[in-house]
Amino acid sequence: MKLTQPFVTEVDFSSGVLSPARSSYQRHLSDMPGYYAERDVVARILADEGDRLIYEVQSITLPADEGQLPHCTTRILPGRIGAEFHMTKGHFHARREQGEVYFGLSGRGMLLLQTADGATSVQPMQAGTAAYVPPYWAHRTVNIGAEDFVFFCVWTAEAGHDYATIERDGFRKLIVLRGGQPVIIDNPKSA
Ligand code: S6P
Ligand code: ZN
Repeated sequence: MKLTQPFVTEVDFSSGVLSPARSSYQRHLSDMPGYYAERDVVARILADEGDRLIYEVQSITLPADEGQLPHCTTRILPGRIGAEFHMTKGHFHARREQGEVYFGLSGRGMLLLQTADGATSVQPMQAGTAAYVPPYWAHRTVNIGAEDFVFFCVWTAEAGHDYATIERDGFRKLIVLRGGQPVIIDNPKSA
């Protein structure tokens, strides 16, 4: 067994920036055009405005050994693609029985969850919210506010990620702006 040494990381709650700097990646609109319901709006934004940063993740990478607890921040920028709020891709864990914990650091968001059987749940998140992603639930986060929505995540190294299922099927619910408010609607493509 190779022993991992204890360490700390400073987290900036408003930006999600980690110190010392850790690995990070960004997701732009061009990385996820098929995830949004209004494909014509995606194409128009990409043509007229150019690519748009949707979210970024700063993560503490650990050995992929059982028992390790990778953790990260996610910052979703405010904005919409048509009526639909900026969001993460969303995924199941490859090992479906592995859960996760999110903790809200700043801004306002929604955690959208769904099982393989099609059960759905939407949980509000803001600074100070500890949100539990139980085993077997796919999860996506959505920024419903005017500021960055930033949260902290802790999951298990053995969980792995399955993006393909959500990329193919989407979520059964969408979070959109209607009458000036974020509302949860049925995804017409899942009907
Ligand atoms: C990992 C955890 C988060 C997400 C991140 C980005 O299990 O759920 O760190 O990776 O919020 O979302 P996504 O769906 O693009 O991985
Ligand atoms: Zn996850």
